[in-house]
Amino acid sequence: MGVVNVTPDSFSDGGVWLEPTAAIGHGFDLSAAGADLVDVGGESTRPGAERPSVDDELARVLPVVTELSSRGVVVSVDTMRASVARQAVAAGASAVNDVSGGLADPAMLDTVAELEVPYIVMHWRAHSTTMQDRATYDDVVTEVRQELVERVDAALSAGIARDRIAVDPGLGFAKTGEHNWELLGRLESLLELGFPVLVGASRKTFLGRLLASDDGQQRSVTARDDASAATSALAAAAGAWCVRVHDVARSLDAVRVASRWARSAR
Ligand code: PMM
Repeated sequence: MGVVNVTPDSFSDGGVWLEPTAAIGHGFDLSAAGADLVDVGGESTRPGAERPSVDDELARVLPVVTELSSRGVVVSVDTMRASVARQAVAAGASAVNDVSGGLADPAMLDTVAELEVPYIVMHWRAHSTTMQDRATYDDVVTEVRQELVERVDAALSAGIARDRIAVDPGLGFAKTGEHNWELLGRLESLLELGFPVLVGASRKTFLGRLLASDDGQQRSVTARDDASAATSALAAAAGAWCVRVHDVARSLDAVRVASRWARSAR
């Protein structure tokens, strides 16, 4: 999954793809680089981010979804709002990626059930302004898994088909770097739930910290792509269905190696 953030303030690429033409061009580039899915989002979820209005989110996302999907790119819409999901699907989006797993908008689950599209349920506890206050766990893996099960059950009860659901640990969302590493290291605990698992590690702060220089300077956001690709390979080797990344070409090579390696290991 390649990422197109049509936002002024995403931590990894804020403002770069805000103009529709730039965002559309980037979406085609990600598709040409081998992304099976291009994820288009109009709301930044970086820690502390303020929410855009519904109208702003729609104005950012719809032209990009329309143009990419009309020209054969398979698009997911990254939104927590049912109204945005509905209009994006009408504009051609094939799936809804909801970082709140249905918690942010009480209408989301019923809407997705009605739209009959795949739904990515991410682990989430609170909006970006307060989420890092909620990064407290006794056992992050057990609690994330349990909270995801609750969201999946709610999605199933709303009528979303079981085979349209994927789950995601939500790295960095109400989680510290240590929490992210624990979730990655014990990914099998989420795989056991029986749903495809998506991992979104690309360019996130915990990678910047891991790669910090001796004087403690975090690695800059755009210099985290090799580490992101390594994470993609390891996530794929561990059984992930999808990796959500900014640099598709690097991650595709990495995932290909993981996949070929796994074939011989069998
Ligand atoms: N991360 C971000 C945004 N959307 N969606 C899913 N399913 N999983 C994620 O981990 C995720 C997401 C934030 O990262 P960005 O600002 O680089 O897009």
